[in-house]
Formats: sequence, C-alpha cells, structure tokens
Amino acid sequence: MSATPGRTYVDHLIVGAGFAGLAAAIKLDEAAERDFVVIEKDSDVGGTWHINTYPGAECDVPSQLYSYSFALNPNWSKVYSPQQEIWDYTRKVAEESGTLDRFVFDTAVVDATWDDADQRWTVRVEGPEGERVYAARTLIAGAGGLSEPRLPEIEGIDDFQGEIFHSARWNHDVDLTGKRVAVIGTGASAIQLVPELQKVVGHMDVYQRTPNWVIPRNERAFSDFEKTVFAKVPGAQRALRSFVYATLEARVPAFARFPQLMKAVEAQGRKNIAKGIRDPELRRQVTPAYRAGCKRILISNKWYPALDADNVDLVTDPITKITGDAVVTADGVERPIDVLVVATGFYVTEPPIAQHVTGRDGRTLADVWDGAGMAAYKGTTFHGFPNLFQIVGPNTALGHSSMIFIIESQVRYVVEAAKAMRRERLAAVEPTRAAQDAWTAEIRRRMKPTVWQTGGCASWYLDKFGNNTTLWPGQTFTFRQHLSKFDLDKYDVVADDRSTHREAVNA
Ligand code: N01
Repeated sequence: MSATPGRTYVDHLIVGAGFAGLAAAIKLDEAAERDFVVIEKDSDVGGTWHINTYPGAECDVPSQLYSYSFALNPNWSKVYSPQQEIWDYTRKVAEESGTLDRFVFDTAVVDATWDDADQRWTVRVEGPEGERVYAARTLIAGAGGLSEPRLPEIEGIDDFQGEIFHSARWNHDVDLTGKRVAVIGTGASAIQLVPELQKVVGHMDVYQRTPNWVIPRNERAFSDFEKTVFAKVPGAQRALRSFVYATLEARVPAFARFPQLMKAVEAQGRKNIAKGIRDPELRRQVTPAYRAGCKRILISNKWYPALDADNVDLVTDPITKITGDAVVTADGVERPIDVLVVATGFYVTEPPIAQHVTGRDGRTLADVWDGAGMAAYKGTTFHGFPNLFQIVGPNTALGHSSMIFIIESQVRYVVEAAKAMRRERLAAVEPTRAAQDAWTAEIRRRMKPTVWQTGGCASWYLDKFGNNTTLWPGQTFTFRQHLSKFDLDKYDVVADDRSTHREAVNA
C-alpha cells in the first residue's frame, strides 16, 4: 500500500470535542492508543456546553452524576450546574489530560468514506487553512445527538425583518431589554430561558404547541463544608454520586414497564402548576393530556411563575405564518414582535451527519436508515460501516439519568475494540447483519410497553415509522454490562496483512 500524497494517516479520528469525544481521547490515550486526532468544528472543547449559552442554560441532571467518573469535581456550586461551570469543567479535564495537542479546532468534517482497498476511512475536513484529508483506521463519531438546530418550517419565517435566533445559537449582541419577544417552543431549553427573558423584556409571547410535564426542582447550593469534604474525602463524593444514580435508576420501571406509575409524577406536575399559576384558564392550557414521561419530564420552579407574569402571554393557537414583524396564529391574531427566539429543538432521528458518512457498499447512513430507521449494534457500531463507532448512537439516549454514564460505557467498548484489533492484527471489524438485527429486534420488543411508546404523545424520541430509535429502554447498568467487553464473535473481520502502520505510510 502506498500513501496518497496529502493524506494524513492516523489510527483513530474522533469527531467532536464534547463529553463524548473528550472521553474517547482520554481513554484511548490511557490505553496507549495515542495516534489519534480530534476534529472539532468549534473553537474549544465542551460541545453542547460550549455552544448552548442561552440565558438560564443549566443541566437538569444532578451535577454529581453529570461529570466523568474518572474526574470527579468537588467544586460544583449547586445541585444542578450552570452551563459555564460545566464548560469550565470540560476545559479543565481536557487540559489536565495532556491530550489537547491532538485536538484540531475550528475544523468541520465534510464527509467520511470507507475505502475498502485501504481498509480505512477517508475523512475530508475543512478548517481555517482549507481542506485536509485523513486516512483513519477507525472513525469515532462523538458529534452529539442534539447538536444540529432544527428551525421550524413556518410560512414566511425567512421574511422576518427583526432578529431571529435558535436557542442553541444565542445572539448575545441583541439586547432584549424592553423588547417585544416571541419564543416558539416549550421544551427543556425554553423552560430555562423564558424565566430569564421574562425579567428583562417588555413583552413576551410564548408559543406552545404541546405542554410538557414540569415538576419542581430540588435546587440548592453546595456549602463550603460539603465542598471541602468532597475534596478531602473523594469516597464521600462517590457515595453521594452512587446515591443520586440509584435514585434515578429506581424510576426506570415506571418508564419502561409500568407507565401507570407515572400518575405520581403527574400529581407533582399538577401541584407545580397550581403553585406557579393563578389563572385557571392558563393552568388548563399548560396541563398535558398524555402520560408523564412520554416526552422528557422537565424540572423547574421558575417556568410557571414566568408564564403567569404580567408581561408574558402563552399562545396556544397554532402559528400559521410569520410576517416581516409579527407572528400570526390560526385565529387570525397578529402579534407584533422585535425579536424571534426559536427553541424548537434539534435533528435527532436523522442527524445531518448521517448524510455524509458513506459505508462499504457506497451508501450513506442516511440511505440505509431511510428504509427502516436508525439502527446500530449496541448503539455503537453499524453493519456495512466497518470501524465506525458512534458515541450516543441509536437507542442510547436517556429520559431519566446522565448521558455521561452512557458515554463512558460506549467509550470503554470502543477502547476494547481498538485493543482487540491491535491484539488480533485486524484491519477492520464490522458487526454482522444478524447481530445488529437481533439487537434491534430486542430493543423494539423491550420498547413496546414503555411510556415512550404507549404514553400518547408525539415526541422527538420517535422516528417517522413510529419507532423509538433514540432511547435506551432500561436500566443504564444493563447497558454498561452489554458493552463491558468487545464481543469480536459478533463481528466480521478483515485481517491486517499489510504494512498499514502510520510510520510506514506517512513517511
Ligand atoms: O427541544 P425540544 P429543546 N411550531 O425538541 C416546539 C436536551 N436539553 O431544545 O412538543 C411550534 O424538546 C415543540 O413542540 P412539540 C434534552 O434532552 C437538555 O427544548 O413538538 N412549536 C417543543 O415544545 C431535551 O429534550 C437540557 O409539539 C414547535 C419545542 O419546540 C433536548 O435537549 C436543557 C415547532 C422543542 O422542544 C431538546 O430540548 C435543554 C413548530 N414548527 C435541552 N417545532 C438539560 O438541562 C417544534 N416546536 C440537560
């Protein structure tokens, strides 16, 4: 084999420097798999927590659990960490890991194509110095499940003359003080940003298509004493972490097998509404008509009081169009605005990256999924796409606990795969069709009785076929068990009988 001029050979190419990509880099490094590069389209590590800077952005998973098990942070300020604190945490972890020399920022992956002759991924990237091509043995996609903003397809939205931005692309140059603002969407992002905007705007219309169940949030700051104990006695922090983990896991049976138990959550939600909202009509409008848990359960003490404020109107009539300076609803009412905030979520069930990854038979992931929906083996590898590993792949997201637990489980699997490939001298590993189909069938079977499938709502968890291709349908420790070792017997392999070492080909 000869190296094509202009191609940089690496063992592993990691896409994204968020929690997933960073963990992959650190753990590969620890496993002496040091020949990797991390391609990040933005200017720093942190992923979601670098990008989502909307006012009020915080994590609704407890801080103790929303951090790496291998990098506990004794200094979390509160039970639920703010965005800036989490971003700072990822930067600190990255700096201390000694891996940052292999991160390439401000550089986007254009496309990735499996080269069967070379048994490598050809990955084109575009950065400040133009295009560059990598030939990577493995492609580890950690670009995030919720990273591509989805703008609403509303007639006239392109004609709006005022400022418009998505919650995940906040424009901090726009001063909202005293302005007339519309917010479209009432999901996890909206319920955090609306209470902050309410404090400064002149007037705000919040457009709700479907209400969410929102339960109270047990918020409090960690005392200096607690932080000192966490720093001096890591075991104490680990114990708290385990307690939080167990508390969240205890809710899984209600999500996965006995959705009627969710009535208890609905009672909490109703109480939260009654506490936060005075007007009976507004209370009625924000009360969901589906089983709690069907959509992500939200937590906030500020959302309902914000909707109840005098400078806020909740609008439930469907939006029909947007003009140069107003939002028009089906009842014919036109509400003039200066700024439009779209908190309408992300591309999830077919992330745009799928259109740019081409596998062994010349088809993209999007082509493959178009026929039957997203599917992967163990949420991580794909038949037809050798040596491709996706962190936070199909059926790995959670509605009840911390994604960092899932990310660490998948990263361990990837590292085990890399070690197995080196040990067994393999050029390529690809899950068999049978293994992937059996895994998918089992997921579908277990998904049937869950609240996500039976709860009576439309959600981003479900794809166009009505299948839940996003969530893991059970306890997270079972997911970890499934991925605890790399099961080579479920893979087709290609022996590495060529001198494909980096030293040889990069020379
Ligand atoms: O997005 P969403 P998000 N016209 O998809 C509405 C994570 N997250 O950014 O429900 C009118 O939940 C849509 O209405 P409907 C978390 O996993 C985590 O808020 O589809 N409305 C909905 O109300 C979360 O689940 C944190 O009927 C339209 C809203 O927009 C995920 O990100 C914080 C519309 C979209 O809600 C996404 O949350 C924030 C249209 N055309 C987010 N299109 C943490 O704290 C959409 N909507 C960890």
